[in-house]
Amino acid sequence: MENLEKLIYDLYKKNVRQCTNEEIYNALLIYTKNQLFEKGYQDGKKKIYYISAEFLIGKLLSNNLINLGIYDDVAAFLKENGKAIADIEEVEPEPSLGNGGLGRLAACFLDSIATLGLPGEGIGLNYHLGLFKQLFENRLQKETPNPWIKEHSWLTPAGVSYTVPFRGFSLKSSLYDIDVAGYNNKSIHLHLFDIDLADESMVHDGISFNKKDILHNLTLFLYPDDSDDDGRKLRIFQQYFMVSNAAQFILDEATKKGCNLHDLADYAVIQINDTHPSMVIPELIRLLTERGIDFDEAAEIVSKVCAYTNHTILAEALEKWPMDYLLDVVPHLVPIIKKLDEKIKAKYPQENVAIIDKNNLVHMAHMDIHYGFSINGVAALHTEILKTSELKAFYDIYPEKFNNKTNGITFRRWLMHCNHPLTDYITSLIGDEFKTNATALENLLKYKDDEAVLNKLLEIKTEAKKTCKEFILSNTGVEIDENSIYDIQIKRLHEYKRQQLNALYIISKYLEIKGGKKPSQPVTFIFGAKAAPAYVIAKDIIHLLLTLQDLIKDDPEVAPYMKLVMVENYNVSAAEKLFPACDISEQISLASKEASGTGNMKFMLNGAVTLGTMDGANVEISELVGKDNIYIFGESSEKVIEHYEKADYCSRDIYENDKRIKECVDFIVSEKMLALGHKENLERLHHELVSKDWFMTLLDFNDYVEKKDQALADYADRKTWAKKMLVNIAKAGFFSSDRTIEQYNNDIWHLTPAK
Ligand code: AZC
Repeated sequence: MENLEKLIYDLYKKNVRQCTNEEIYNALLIYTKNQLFEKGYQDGKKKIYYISAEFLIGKLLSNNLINLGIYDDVAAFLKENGKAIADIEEVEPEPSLGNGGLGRLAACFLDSIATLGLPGEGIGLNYHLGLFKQLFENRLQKETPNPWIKEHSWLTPAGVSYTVPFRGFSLKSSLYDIDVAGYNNKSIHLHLFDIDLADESMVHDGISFNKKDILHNLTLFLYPDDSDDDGRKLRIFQQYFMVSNAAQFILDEATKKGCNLHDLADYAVIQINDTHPSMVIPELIRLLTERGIDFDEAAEIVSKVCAYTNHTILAEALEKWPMDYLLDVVPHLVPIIKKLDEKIKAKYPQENVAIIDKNNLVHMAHMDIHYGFSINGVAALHTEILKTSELKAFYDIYPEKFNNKTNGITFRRWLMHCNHPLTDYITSLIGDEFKTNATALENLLKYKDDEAVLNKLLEIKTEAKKTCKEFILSNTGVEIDENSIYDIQIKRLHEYKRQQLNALYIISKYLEIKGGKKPSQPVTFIFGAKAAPAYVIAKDIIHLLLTLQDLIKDDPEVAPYMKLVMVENYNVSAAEKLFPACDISEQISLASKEASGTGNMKFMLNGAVTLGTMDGANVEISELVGKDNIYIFGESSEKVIEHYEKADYCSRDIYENDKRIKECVDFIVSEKMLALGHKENLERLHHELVSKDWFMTLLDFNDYVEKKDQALADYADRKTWAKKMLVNIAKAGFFSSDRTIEQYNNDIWHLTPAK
């Protein structure tokens, strides 16, 4: 650590003890960037380019130190000098480059690509204000800008620039790089393209800004409000800017290595992460034809380079752009897309596989499937549903293109970084192997009846709950009890994820306690979620939770037995505090709707027990841990899909015929709630549940209550519970993103890893 000491002295002419945390952070940033640079980058003839609108990378300092293998040394050095690494970490702003699972998955994948020694790069946009920052005001979500780029940051200007043509004007880009360290291995780059004139000062009143001023707004926000035409067009501007830069960059790199463009597939494979980057297909074709390749061959080359990952079956999330928008923004792509569509229509005349439909909407996913060589879902059940229902028409044409890649998480961040005590304890029991071979966690199983081990796991959990309690106090001002059961639901707010089901359960417990039935063990229900700014019902659900939070807190009859806290501005840093502390992991989406989930894996790895539906990767979790170590409830995905097909689900029937359900739903608009909350929001939500309930909350309510009551009761038998924890940790190895990336590489990318 002499170098670090010297660097700090050179920068500030002070010794470490005299420096502020900010100064130490800045010095460590420079130091770490230098170390990453010196260690070098993965390279090879063929590269994977992972293009994504989101990279939810989280804070980077500690992870980089871990992956460089110097975390312990740096922490010890700071400690010797009277500083705590945890305090230094606090200084780092969290990059705000993602929204949910898809973005966090992309970040985990970069870590694993680098760790496995694969030549690869991430490509995205450098959003200055990122996804909005969530504030709670008046028990409502308020959106504000989330600036994260400071004078010193992980971004390094790469000196690369391209020109991106739009209708009537063009925009110059500048590239910034973030190094992503492999664990005990070289780094790869995350390439983030930006415009030079981004103007943060144009944002006013929360997150409003002139959506037409593309020259200045293009890289301000991730997912700008798309509830009007200008907002939707801005998204097309962003997407095209991202993929045009990516395509130019990829062709440049390949040509420099000797590619003659005809053999592009020997140099590049592109993973299209959801449909946001889909325009890379026509853009690459455009660039190849500009360089003298004829159209049919260009289309063929691109089809050998591009692979598509689907992350959702929610129809509204599969992008379909009106042709008029494309004409307004990227008219030069339109003839290409039309030609691609004609080729398909000539071969497959059926309307449901067309790229351009009869309403002149361009189906981005359809283009990906026809002109990509691989389509993957992100969990076994999800891929099955794609094949047998959502994308069946395509599966019938191209069965060989479809494959499953069950999601994974990087254990460097989601165990080694966020849970040092558990990591150290596991290491003391079974050694280091699990850090590079995650399935070695199964060696823990031999301790499943060892009382000392089980007690130690409980002790580590209680410590994590104390740390989390501190975090919650500072984030929400609410003091929770580390001896209560922590029941946690943290994920984007969406009706299909059914935070409202959890809320109805809490209401039912509230009513029971008011009726004199006291639970034997206090419970803390913890939520964290952002709602898309234009998603009205999701924001109403946040309002319901915040109103319930206060109602319960201020009721002395109820408060000793339960608490509800909603973490403000849930993000990666908050997640790192919450996952280690959880007892019960809420994974309660309507079966068939959650493509995979990855939070479920993070909870499991940190010793929480899942309460969930047979949806997404929950199915695989339940197969791995066995029925004694998970709580499953709810209608099956087959039945749910049948309900949708027959359109025979009627929430009002359930509401009217089930006394308890009616009582809980009506509580939303009870006098007590209306005295605290807003009539408009609560009534709208009540109406939604009774008259629509698209995601069948009421259908699963009774089974949910039964299984959740069971889980809470089982918690009291501490030894049996600890055994469940141990089995969950031991079986989590399958969900390492190293496994996922190995499968992507073996089945799709075919890259040669560095030795
Ligand atoms: C998510 C899916 O909802 C989740 O089930 C999956 O685990 C994750 O992708 C990674 O595959 N989708 C998103 O986050 N989508 C968007 C647009 O945010």
